[in-house]
Amino acid sequence: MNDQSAKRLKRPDAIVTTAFLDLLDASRTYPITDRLLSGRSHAEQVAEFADRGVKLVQLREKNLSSGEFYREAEQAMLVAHRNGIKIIINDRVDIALAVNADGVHLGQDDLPVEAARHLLGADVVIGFSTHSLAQAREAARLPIDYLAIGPIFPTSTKKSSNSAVGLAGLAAVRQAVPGIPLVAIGGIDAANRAAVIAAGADAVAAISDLWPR
Ligand code: TZP
Ligand code: MG
Repeated sequence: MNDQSAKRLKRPDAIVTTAFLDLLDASRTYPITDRLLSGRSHAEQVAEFADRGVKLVQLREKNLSSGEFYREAEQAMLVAHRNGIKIIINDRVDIALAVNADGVHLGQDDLPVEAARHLLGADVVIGFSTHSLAQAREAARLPIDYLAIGPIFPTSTKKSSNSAVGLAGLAAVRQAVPGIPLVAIGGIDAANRAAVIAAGADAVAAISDLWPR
């Protein structure tokens, strides 16, 4: 790596702020789309969330081709703009750039956060998934706008080997990374939501609980 690229990849200062929380509605709900669970296109889901007063939506797509997801994301962006909603794209920095989304949400195996920050610039929201206290501590050093921790409770929505962090685990993460907006995810519903907030989450991300079962 030459000096120039080393400089460009260096963590920009003052990226981490609590500004992310201002993008959320008062209920601090962060809905994530799922075409299969909802039976709706991404754009239709954004329209539905707009009716519920949501201000920020993540588009999550694990099945469509790049071209199909790009076209769906374009449509969702139109609905979002009409309704004053910000859009975060899960996994796909290329699609976020192509549709001029407001941010990306990256996982442990996605494009590294520093590389995404380099491509997207300082003003775009970057969220990052963690599944343990150790990963959360590591993530606190990255140029991210929020940190997600989960699954808090067992969930069948995402198949993974990560075990549930639990409320005590969430509280430990909150204590370890006090300066970063913390989004809890995984198995959260109306019944356990208050406990999740009480354990230290700033916001609650959900998929299945958004739709009737
Ligand atoms: N990451 C950790 S758990 C999860 C993701 C995407 C799934 C959350 O879905 P649900 O239905 O709200 O448990
Ligand atoms: Mg991912």
